[in-house]
Amino acid sequence: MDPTKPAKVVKDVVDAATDKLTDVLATVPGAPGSAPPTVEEPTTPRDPLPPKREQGAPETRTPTGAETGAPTIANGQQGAYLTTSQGARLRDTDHSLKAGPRGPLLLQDHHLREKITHFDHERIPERVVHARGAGAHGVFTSYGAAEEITKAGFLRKGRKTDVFVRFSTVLGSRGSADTVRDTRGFATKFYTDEGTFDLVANNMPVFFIQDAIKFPDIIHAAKPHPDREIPQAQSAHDTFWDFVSLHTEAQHHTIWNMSDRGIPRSYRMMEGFGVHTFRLVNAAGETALVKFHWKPKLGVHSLTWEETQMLGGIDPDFHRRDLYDAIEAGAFPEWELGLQVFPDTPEETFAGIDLLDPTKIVPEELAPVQPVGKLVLNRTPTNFFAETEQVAFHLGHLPPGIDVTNDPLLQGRLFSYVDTQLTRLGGPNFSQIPINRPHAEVNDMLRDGFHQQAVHAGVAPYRPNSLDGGNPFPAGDEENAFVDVPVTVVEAPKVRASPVSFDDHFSQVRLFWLSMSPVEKEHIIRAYTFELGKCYHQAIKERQLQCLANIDPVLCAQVATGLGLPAPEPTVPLADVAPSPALSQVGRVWPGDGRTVGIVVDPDGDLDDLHHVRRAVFAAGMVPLVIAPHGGLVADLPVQRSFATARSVEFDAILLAGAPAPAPDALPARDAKAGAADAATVDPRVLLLVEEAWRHAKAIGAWGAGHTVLRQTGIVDRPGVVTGTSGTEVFGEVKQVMAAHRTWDRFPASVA
Ligand code: HDE
Repeated sequence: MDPTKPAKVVKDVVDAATDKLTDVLATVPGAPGSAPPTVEEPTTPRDPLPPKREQGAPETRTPTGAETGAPTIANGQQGAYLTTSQGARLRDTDHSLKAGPRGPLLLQDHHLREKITHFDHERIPERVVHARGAGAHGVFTSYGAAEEITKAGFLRKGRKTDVFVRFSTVLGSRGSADTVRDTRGFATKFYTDEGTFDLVANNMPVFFIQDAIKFPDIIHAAKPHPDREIPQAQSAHDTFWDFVSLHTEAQHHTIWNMSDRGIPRSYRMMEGFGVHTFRLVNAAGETALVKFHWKPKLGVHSLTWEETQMLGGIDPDFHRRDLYDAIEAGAFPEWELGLQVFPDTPEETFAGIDLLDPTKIVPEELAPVQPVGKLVLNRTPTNFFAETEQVAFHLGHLPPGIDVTNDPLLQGRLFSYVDTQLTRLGGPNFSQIPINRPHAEVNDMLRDGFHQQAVHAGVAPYRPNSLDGGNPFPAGDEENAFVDVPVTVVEAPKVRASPVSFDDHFSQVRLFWLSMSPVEKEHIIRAYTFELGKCYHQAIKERQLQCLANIDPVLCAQVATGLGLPAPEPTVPLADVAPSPALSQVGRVWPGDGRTVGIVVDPDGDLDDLHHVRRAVFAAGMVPLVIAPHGGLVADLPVQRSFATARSVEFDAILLAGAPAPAPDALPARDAKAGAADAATVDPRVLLLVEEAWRHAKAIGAWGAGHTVLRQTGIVDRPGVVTGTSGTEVFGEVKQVMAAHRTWDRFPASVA
């Protein structure tokens, strides 16, 4: 697939399918299976179908990292015939072995027992945090810009490294909705030939706590209440706000969660942050402190709060679907890896900011993010469980050239990630699972244990030995050994305490607030008001209002008004901080790759422009979905959404190519959406579509009879609403409106 031609793949399929109604399903990204099914059940034996063309899989390496050269499908099921797990062919899997047709079942039925027993054990524990996630394969290409500060080979100029990325929410269970307000995980496994590097990042640059020992506390507070196990995957509840209002070092991360960053539009449109400061070391042994950043090519964008709530019901898989569909459409998600680089001084500070405090950022205006490479995600997993569920990340997976610092949060994570895999993946050999196998030679002297997949030769898995010829040997500098940087540990008493510099809990929260544009501030006010409004206990609301007073009086007063409570005075002096414009998401323009454009058509109206518009949308790297009163074909084009199945939240823009009359199924008794406008001459579901797109500040375009729809909704001559005489002309302008993501000036902000 050509990454420079987004949406090309879908377009090819669409073009090939337009003359065949039976292929309609295959015209939309997401259709299951690599070949369209037949109506009749197939009866001719054949080998398993290959994966879909956008699907990838872990390389077929041995458990110890050697290349096998086998195709990746060698890891999947083989042959045309149903077998037992031992490969014996079976005649029947629908009837258990019985004493006569009416039973009882016989204990000797091995096939029955094997089938049921395996099924009984199909589930493994979900991750204790980040349980809900979606992954993709890709390639990282280094620019070489970091060569002087690290000896890590994968950062040499032009090096390409295979990666697997898993995005996630933090709080929800495996089956929870994607679009909840939460932090997102952004974990990347670089399969480097010097050992795997895991960059286990989030989409926010700070964390709730400064010391790992408090991780169970914040997570217990944020997860559902232990008595009723509600609410699922949300922070809008008493225990969360109880903790963060008492534990004020959490306030910085909390305002990020309350901002639009907590409700991303897409995984493709999120930044990633390593949060901690890491230490890089070059070949000469010189060190630098760095923070890792991922910068998305498509910019940082968010959903509106109402969209997230609707999507929770309409499409709880919205983010994973968006990721997979974009890759299938050829709109490969891209990020640049960037570094903020700081001198490695004994104080480990920069511009007065403690680099070991994970509740603090270093504003990009003070330390610019320097791009060092590009990540492109170009393949979806073949099997969710084998890849996304079983992938195991760990901060300690570091190649030579990258080392840790003493950040007390980072240090605790170094312990936690192995420990959690022991339970989750059922033993100590999780590195041997295909998705976790390194692409480097492994000779670790680790032996045996549950699910051991390697067959080690030799008799001396110990050092020193002479019986195995001394193998394995320690590597020296010339062999590129990992060296723990010999950082001086200052002599100090053994204490349970934090440095004094960790005590400032409010100045950077204020910095974040002051860096927001007015519309982003409105969203933050709304988020705090909503979340605290869902708490039962007034004491908790009052305590959090006190925290807001220490951040900013306007923020506090607005939220207090919404809660019907007085706004308290600050108890700490308001910090005098310079805003960081880089923190705002608003005010720039971005490419629209993989965006979805809904085109409403009237099969009885003028359809002349439809083919041209569709092509223009493809040419812009976006995916057009035709929305019509019924499925099938309209103007020889496949219909992807009917008025019954379409909902505004899945589209980034709506184009009105017609004004379809109410369809026969526009009956409130059958479809509640049809109850919106009884007397309308246009199908009320189309009016609803446009009204929702309007209040979610999305681009809307209309030509020809489409103007009638706008008139009926009363949305005429308004910001972000484009009208014209031809579809291509209108889409040309709509595209420009979409580049800014939303038309925020539709709704002027009340705060400055
Ligand atoms: Fe994690 N975290 N974490 N975390 N974390 C896990 O590991 C933990 C923290 C992050 O897609 C767990 O394999 C502790 C910060 C991501 O598989 C567990 C602390 C950041 C993922 C764990 C933190 C993260 C995890 C659960 C405080 C951003 C998902 C399952 C010291 C820089 C990885 C697992 C995936 C997962 C522990 C804090 C990111 C329990 C103790 C800060 C993206 O080991």
